[in-house]
Amino acid sequence: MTTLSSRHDTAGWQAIDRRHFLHPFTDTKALRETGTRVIVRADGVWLWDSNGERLLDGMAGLWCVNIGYGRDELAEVAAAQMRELPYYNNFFKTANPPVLALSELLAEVTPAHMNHVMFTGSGSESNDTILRFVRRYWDVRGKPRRKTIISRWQAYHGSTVAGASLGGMTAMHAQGDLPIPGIVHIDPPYWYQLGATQSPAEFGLRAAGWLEQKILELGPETIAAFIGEPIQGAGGVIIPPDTYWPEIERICRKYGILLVADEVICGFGRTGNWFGCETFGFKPDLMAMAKGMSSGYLPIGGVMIADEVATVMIEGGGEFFHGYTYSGHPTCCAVAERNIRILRDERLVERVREDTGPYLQRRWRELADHPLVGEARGIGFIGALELVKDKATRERFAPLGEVGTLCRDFCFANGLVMRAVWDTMIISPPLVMTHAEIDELVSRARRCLDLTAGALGVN
Ligand code: PXG
Repeated sequence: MTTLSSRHDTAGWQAIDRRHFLHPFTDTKALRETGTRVIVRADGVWLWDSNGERLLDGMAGLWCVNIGYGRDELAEVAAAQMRELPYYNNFFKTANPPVLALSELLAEVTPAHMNHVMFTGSGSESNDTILRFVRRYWDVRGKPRRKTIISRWQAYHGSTVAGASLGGMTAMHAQGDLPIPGIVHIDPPYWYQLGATQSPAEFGLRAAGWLEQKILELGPETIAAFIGEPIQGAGGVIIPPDTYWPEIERICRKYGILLVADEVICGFGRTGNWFGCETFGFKPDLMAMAKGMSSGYLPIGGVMIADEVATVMIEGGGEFFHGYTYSGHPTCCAVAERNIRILRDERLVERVREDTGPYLQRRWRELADHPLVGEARGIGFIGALELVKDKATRERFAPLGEVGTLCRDFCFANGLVMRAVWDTMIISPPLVMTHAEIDELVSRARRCLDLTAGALGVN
């Protein structure tokens, strides 16, 4: 079987890219100058571009290729399912074996109080579904005034209208009059940036208190839900202090507000447990899932729903007018089901929790001695480095984001995919990464920090 990759050389692909392709989140004019990098192949934790250069993928694609690249089982299961039943919908009293097998398996691997799932095609669609679901839930409960959803600045919940509104990215809000009504934001539990004068534990309680303040300001009877990523990923790997989530949960329960965990990044093992809410010790009412659910091999997402909440909707809600053509797509479900079984049977989550996660975190923290690094933090297989001008005062370089981009470009040119969020460097590698590959990741990261420092004249 031949693939498309041999059809053109790099220049040929780049020419097509310039003529026809609008990339996501990209300044097209600027990209035309540099030309795109064409990724043609991947295996394990490695990527190859069309010039044959090899890159260590410190981001697992886009936080998603949890089981690593090149797993034949997923290709085989997709091919077999496509031959048998590539597609059929689940709307009109029909279902298919993969969607049912996946539903059952998700009920097993998610927290015990969550046993019902609605399927989507992505994380954004999961959060759109959640917005509609929680408002409908309060209607069914006879409390239609409970409409507002509280989220956080620097949250990322997707790129659709509801996803971008729930997210707290001001640059996204500025393009297209977002957020839509009924969505408000509080500050994130970003200790390094906002909590310098307090201990992390004290700061965690203060940051959770911002939720209670917002609830009281708006009136508890108007609040439908609070939504948060256990760790804010795209916002810069903001890891809350341990005191934060239990206090958030207490506040939600006190005011009867639904607690939504966006597990699109943290889910399926990234923090060393199946879900981030388990790492931080809270029980969500709804959970958004995507990414690691299929390790990115095919697009699929879902919303996991707690029993009490599902019962209200099932017993009292009648038909919920919501769903997508691809909700419960048989081929995507078959691949997700096999992916989750691989995660479980190969004990990859336990490996991250007990072995490779602690090893990565130990090695990653060594980078804190670098002159540019103000903080090296992480949990499991997620990590961040704060690049600063002055470690003692935590002063950033000006303009914000320039040093991060410089470092990111050095990484990309030197065989390492590491992302920059402003001046925070972040990693989220495939969960299959070995000790030797972790060593390679950390040594490449250090080399690129050195190159960045050299370019800035810092030593
Ligand atoms: N929730 C979270 C927590 C995410 O990280 C989404 C929802 C939306 O998922 P979809 O599948 O609709 O993209 C995400 C996605 C980045 C980056 O630059 C992160 C995401 C997407 C694109 C870029 O780090 N996360």
